Amino acid sequence: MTSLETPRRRSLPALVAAGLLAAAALLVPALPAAAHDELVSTDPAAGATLEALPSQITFTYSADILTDPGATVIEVSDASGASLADGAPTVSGAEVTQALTGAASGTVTVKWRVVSSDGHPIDGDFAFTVPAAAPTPTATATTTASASPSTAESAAPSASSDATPLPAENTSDASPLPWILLAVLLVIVAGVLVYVFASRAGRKTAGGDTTGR
Ligand SMILES: [Cu+2]
Repeated sequence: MTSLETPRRRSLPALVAAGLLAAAALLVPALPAAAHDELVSTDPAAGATLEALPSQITFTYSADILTDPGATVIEVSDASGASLADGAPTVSGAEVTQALTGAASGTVTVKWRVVSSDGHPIDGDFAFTVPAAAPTPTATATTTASASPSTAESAAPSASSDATPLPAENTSDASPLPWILLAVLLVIVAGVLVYVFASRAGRKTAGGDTTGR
């Protein structure tokens, strides 16, 4: 009996290993296909502090993005939420340009959405800072602070949004992780299935031997 059992025990880990390799071979080529284009850089850069509001924002992506109507949406707003965008964005290859207008002070928030060359929409946001418009804040600050407490309240949200400038690459960087986790999970499931089938086959053979069929 021991001489019969030994080859079966040896072949089981080999089967599991073969199953894992097969699963990995199937999954690995599928991973790069899941990657979208990503935002490579912006001008002004995320988190930059500028002398004044620039005349435009330029976004550079890792590949040519789609130019279908409505595919590219850029929103630029100041701390009060007023739009600073001047007209529609312009798409040229991998570069998107959004003209700006108006006067802004404090944090300028930029939200973008484009359609990647693989047909998937990608989006993100970032912020940069322009200096406050008023050059003499001390004289007005003391008078308005006692007169209207609403000024102090409205200043609080802009301070908190200053503290959290989101990195622009956030969304595109996060996308491969679920795929890697899925790949690992599938490999584990494949291994368990191979093990179950192999041990079932082993039991059937052993059962067949004892019943004499
Ligand atoms: Cu994609």
